[in-house]
Amino acid sequence: MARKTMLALLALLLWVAPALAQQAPAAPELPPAPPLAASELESAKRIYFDRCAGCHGVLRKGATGPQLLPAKTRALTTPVLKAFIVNGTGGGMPDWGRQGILTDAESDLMARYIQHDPPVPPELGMAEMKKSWNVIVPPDKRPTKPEHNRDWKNFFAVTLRDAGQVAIIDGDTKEIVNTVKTGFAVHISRSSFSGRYMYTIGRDGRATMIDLWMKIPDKVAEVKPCSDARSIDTSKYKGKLGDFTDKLAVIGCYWPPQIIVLDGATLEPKTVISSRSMTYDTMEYHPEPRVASIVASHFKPEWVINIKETGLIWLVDYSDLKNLKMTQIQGEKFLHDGGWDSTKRYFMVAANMANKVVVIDVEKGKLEAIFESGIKPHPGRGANWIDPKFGPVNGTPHLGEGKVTVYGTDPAKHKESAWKKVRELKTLGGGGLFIKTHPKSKNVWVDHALNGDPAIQKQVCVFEKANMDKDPKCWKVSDKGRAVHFEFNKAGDEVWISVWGKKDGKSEIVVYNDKTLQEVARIDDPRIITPTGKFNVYNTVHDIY
Ligand code: DHE
Repeated sequence: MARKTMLALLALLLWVAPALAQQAPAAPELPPAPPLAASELESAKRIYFDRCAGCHGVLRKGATGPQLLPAKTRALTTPVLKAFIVNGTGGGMPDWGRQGILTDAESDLMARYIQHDPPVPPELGMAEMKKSWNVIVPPDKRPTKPEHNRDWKNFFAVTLRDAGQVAIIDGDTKEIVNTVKTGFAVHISRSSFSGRYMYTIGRDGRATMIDLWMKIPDKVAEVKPCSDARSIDTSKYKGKLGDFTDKLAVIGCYWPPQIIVLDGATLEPKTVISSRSMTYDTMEYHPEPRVASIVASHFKPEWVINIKETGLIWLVDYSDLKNLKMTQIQGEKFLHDGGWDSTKRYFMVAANMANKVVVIDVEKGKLEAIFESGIKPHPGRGANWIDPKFGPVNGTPHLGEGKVTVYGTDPAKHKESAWKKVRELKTLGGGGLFIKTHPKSKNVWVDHALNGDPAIQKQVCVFEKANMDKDPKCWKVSDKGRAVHFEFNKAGDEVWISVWGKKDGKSEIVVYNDKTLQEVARIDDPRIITPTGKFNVYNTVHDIY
């Protein structure tokens, strides 16, 4: 064999070897995706959007829930996936089948659907947004002063989740002043800085603006700039840099991943900012960084905008939209919900899958701290109070374990406890969603709304601020459903709790005296369908929690 042949063999080897190396080890062959009839696709897409996308992401890359891409789901097989869907998981996935929310056939459909490639929903640009924009009552046709004698600053906007409505309830008389048709399953409502307007955002991305001065408060404008959304807020700065009272609103979308700045009086979309970028840690491009919580600073014309998948916190200066300035802070993945400390200098947000809380100093515009909290912290907007030993503190319940973590929030006067766990309060179990207090209250209220045990879901617990070592008082709020979310009235002496029943069953709102813990009222009107979040005008304007 001549030298020529040797060279030819060597060349062949050099050419083939890398290809062989790339192939090894051979990936196990995946089973094909199970059958899915064309007629089943639309309902699978709708169920996925309603029940699954929030945690697993539209592109199924995972966030609060794990990724559900076909390489993984096909290996798990239909019966195993179906069992997860029916029974839930210890990690916090709801038991959709056992709760009766999905039928056996629907659970089977979803188990098959998630083994197929995720469909990518369409983008939404300014032209499409404008098509959905509707000013029902133009600003010059609106009242110049309240047309009723009610104390509108003590109104509550209550999400009637499965009715696609928000109820406006008079906090003094507990009367339902109106139920307003909104987007589907409104996630949150936020007040304009004057308090006159209430802005709501539907899970379907429809924003609705309600004028509380109208004889019968009703919607005056709406727009749908996203197909999936969770957050909305307003401009709350009035000072040397201008008066932005009721001037702007901002919406954070889950899909398309973007932020929309709108005119505060009409909801006309003004600017769209994509949230797509690199992740803060590995600097990899993420195609679906969803916009989670948004809060408005009282000290600067600025919004704090939390981008879930990239782990970045954006401080967006809204004073000059043409020359938009933004500070981008590297935080932690996956950012979710959060709120201010009592001074409103610090914003604290849960990076729930990292079991951490991220603290931003908005005065300095930088990261203040990141600390471990517990398994899946879920503060809502959190709760601020003065601890007799540790000074100003904030607390968060957890989805993954039955405790409230209490941590210091005052680095100036209580440095030793700032951004450190100072107490752990034992609750009845995991699935804690919300916590609330009020500066005038002696108590801290917590729920267990997502606990797997129906007996625990219905209970709330109250801890005494002055005596945190004492066991809390816990009780069942109602037989009709889960006890979820708290809101104080304007005076800070009553606490409202939603009882979230089934869509076609009974729900109610129960109101307690915060001092005596005695029931004051039960709003069990048939119009109260699946109530969840409640937002008192005065407390929402001033971020009191
Ligand atoms: Fe929420 C707040 C996202 C499930 C009721 N929820 C928030 C915020 C986000 C969020 C990003 C913060 C908004 C802000 O402050 O700007 N929520 C999500 C999800 O992605 C998740 C896990 C799954 C989903 O598909 O939506 C989810 N949330 C729920 C529920 O199941 C609840 C109980 C009922 C519902 O509407 O589906 C629910 N979320 C709420 C409420 C708030 C909230 C009531 C506001 C609390 C507050 O006091 O500010």
